Amino acid sequence: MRIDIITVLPELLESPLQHSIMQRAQDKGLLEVEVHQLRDYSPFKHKQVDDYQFGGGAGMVMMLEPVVRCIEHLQQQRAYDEIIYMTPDGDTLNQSIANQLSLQGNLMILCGHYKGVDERIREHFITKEISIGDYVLSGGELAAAVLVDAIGRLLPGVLNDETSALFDSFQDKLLSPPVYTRPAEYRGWQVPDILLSGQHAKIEDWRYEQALERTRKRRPDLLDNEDV
Ligand code: 6GU
Repeated sequence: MRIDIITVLPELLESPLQHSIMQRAQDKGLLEVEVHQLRDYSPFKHKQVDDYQFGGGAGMVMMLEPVVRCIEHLQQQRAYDEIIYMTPDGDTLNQSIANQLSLQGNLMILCGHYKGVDERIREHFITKEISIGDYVLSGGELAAAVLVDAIGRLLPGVLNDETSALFDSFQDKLLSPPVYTRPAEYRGWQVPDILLSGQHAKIEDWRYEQALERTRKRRPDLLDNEDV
């Protein structure tokens, strides 16, 4: 998968995508991420990318021209399956959206800044608008990093144990069960006996029950009626 990200703050995206699983995905050639500085596409003096809004009001708006030039420059090199705008008024990201996007080949992500982008960009270029939750961030960069991580780890071959994404919380609409590692006892705090029993079928039953119980308590909204 190829992901091109357009931003006025490329630095904010570098570190999150250069470690751990995201770095491994790129090293293995399964994910290619390129970050583009919007200012480089500004036709204006001082590389200006924002301006006052028509009609007045506080806050700057991302101008049309630099964004159009950048998007069209990228489109000349490849066809994009989606052009995504990161914005607090977009669809809230969830596992289902991440799953769908992980099946695509080429994605472009535009990070919103200031009061947002001139509405005509949204009308004429953007195919999907995504938020990462009901709170306001200073810009779309951290949200874009979250989106790329959620997608990147789903690409086949990225995770060491290929099946492990299948058992993530939310993948089957259940939260994950509790997990333990050594030591089996610490300050009298015991690991549940069943996990030390070596009885794999019983362990899987126990994990399922725990996942169900945890989901009932914490996120009953995730459970379909048939499962409860
Ligand atoms: Cl995508 N952008 C901003 N600025 N704030 C957000 C967001 C995005 N998602 C949640 N809050």
